[in-house]
Amino acid sequence: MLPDADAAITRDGKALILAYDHGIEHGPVDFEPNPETADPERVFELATHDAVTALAVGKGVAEAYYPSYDDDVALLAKLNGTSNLWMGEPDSAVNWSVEYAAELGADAIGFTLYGGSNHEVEMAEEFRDAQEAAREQDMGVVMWSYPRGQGLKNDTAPDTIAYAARLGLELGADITKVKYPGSPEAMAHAADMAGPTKVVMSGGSKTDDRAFLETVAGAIDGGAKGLAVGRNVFQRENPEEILDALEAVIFEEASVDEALEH
Ligand code: FBP
Repeated sequence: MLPDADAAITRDGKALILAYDHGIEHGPVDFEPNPETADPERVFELATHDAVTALAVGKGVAEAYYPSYDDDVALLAKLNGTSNLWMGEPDSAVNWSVEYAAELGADAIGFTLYGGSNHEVEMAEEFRDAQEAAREQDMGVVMWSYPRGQGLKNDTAPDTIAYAARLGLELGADITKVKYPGSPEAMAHAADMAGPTKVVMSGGSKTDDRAFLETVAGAIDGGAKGLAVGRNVFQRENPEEILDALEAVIFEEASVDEALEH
């Protein structure tokens, strides 16, 4: 990692990345709980909320919508992604180049690595190319570090998440996004293993407000530097409300009770 390479997508050294690559990764089913979020315009609007430090989207969505938002939203170009229709060993197609992302005005790149997959070697080599190209463009690098594949029994076990966090440091990410390993202590271990690379928690499937905020607060207590979240924001009826609460917990050190009173 390079000090400050992520400055354009962080605030006070912390990140709240709004992830919106679900149209690729999961398909339209993820928009059903809040159908207006099938329209990227709605989510770009949401990303103008003060709490959001970057919006992660794929190429086509960036091409179509980012030109109207480049003053108000930091763009995290999610370079690779594969649909849920793919049934093979975990892998992810690289859908756009770093150079093209820079032309569209991206501030950082995002890249999924499935450590443990039979495709890990090729994915790591693709990450190398993207990471070095990002350095040439002065763009930050965010790794979605998701160990998975036929050899892996539990992809959120504390040791596995610590390994995922370490891969981000070893391969040159500035921020590494990992699944929640189940406790603040396990998150602390992962954050320790990542050294200066910032670890952020991945949102996961939608839970109720208090449970979600308590998990986020626990992750922050454990040393996570924020959150990269999709469904737990955009699947809610009032996504702005949960962004207010997340802003309080992540950036203002509010307790969950205080955040819920906002
Ligand atoms: P969520 O907060 O909705 O879990 O989104 C985080 C994310 O990493 C997205 O960027 C991505 O689309 C999705 O999760 C992938 O989830 P998975 O591969 O675990 O199904």
